[in-house]
Amino acid sequence: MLTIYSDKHKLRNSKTELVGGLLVEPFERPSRMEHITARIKETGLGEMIEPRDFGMDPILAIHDADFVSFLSTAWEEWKATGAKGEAIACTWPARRMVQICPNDINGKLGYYCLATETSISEGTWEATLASANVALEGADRLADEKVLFSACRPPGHHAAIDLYGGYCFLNNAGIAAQYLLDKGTERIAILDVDYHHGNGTQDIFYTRDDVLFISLHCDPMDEFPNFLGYANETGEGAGEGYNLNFPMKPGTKFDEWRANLKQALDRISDYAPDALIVSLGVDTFKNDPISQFKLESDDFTTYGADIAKLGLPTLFVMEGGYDIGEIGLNTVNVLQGFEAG
Ligand code: OKP
Ligand code: ZN
Repeated sequence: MLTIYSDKHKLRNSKTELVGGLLVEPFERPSRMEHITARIKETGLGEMIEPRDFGMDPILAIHDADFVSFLSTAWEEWKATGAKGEAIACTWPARRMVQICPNDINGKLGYYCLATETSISEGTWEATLASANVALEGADRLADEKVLFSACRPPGHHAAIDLYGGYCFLNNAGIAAQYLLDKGTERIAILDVDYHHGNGTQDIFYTRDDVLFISLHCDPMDEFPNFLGYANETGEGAGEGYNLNFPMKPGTKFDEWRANLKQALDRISDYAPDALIVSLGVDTFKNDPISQFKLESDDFTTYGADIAKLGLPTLFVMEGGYDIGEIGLNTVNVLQGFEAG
């Protein structure tokens, strides 16, 4: 299996994440990707290639232009204030306040941010652009390959049209899906197996029937992102019936998770898409430091094979997974399971 990878992910190297009232080293750190690429080499999964630069058009096909412009200058604007730390949002257009984007960088951060744990740091934008290109290169090559792995970092599934947060800035899977549609593909399914609900991807495609979005995740009643991802969110207008959420309780083990995956795969089969994009987060692992599901390393191989049974051209797009020691094993297990399945 071909992997698309960019060294530029290392430029996303924030020093601060707000956790438990403290600023700590972020869980979403460069060594995550280093362990994934090391495992790819160790197992001989296949070649790793750099993405081309696809320019801004495919990004602007998904994201709001003012939001993209904000992301591209936020760090410079923040630094110009003389702030000593990284850029963290701390004020929001909450209920009954005015939904406008102010000039003040603090106001801009709050306007575009959905979760305050995510700091904007030097190099964040460069890494974010590279990550989108990693997804796009994978999408572009899906015409020639049955399966590809876009080793995206930073991740994307929490980023919406004009929102960043949850470690995400641009929605890599969404950008890849739209690129394929714009190239003539008629229907895409996005299956999000990350532990957290893919609120950004859901929101982007919520009113559309050309992208079926299905997410398996921890119940937002108990887990981030808390404010989207409930079972009654089934799509709207033309998109009614094309959004499907499988929230599961903290502590969920593989048997139950796999039963939900089977339902998701059945729905994808019925939809008969031209291609499948998998938002691949391995934070469902039992030892993940921020998650509460109980999958074992072998379970990742098993479900990779389950997904392969669909027989669809498949692009895996990396999302979360924070047990640094096992992230390479668990990620490559899914990909090897798919190849064997
Ligand atoms: C990104 B991805 C909960 C804090 C949650 C953010 C988690 C972002 C996950 N106490 N912090 O979906 O893996
Ligand atoms: Zn996650």
